Amino acid sequence: MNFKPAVGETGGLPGEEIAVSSPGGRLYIWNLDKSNVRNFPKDLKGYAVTSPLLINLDGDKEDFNEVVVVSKKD
Ligand SMILES: [Ca+2]
Ligand SMILES: [Ca+2]
Repeated sequence: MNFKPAVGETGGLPGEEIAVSSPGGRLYIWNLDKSNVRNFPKDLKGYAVTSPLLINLDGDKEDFNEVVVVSKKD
């Protein structure tokens, strides 16, 4: 499976963040300076089956995106 990075504003530091899911079951989000976003990477409790999607699910006025990724456990 080919995992693609997602780029978007998730809050935190100024500038966009980069989100990547790994088949090993981790979700990474990096700031533009390559540091980890606070509380990441996260263990997905399974293996990722999709690339991350950045979308403003809660419609906050800052337009910060939430991160959606699907993982699966055998
Ligand atoms: Ca940011
Ligand atoms: Ca939001």
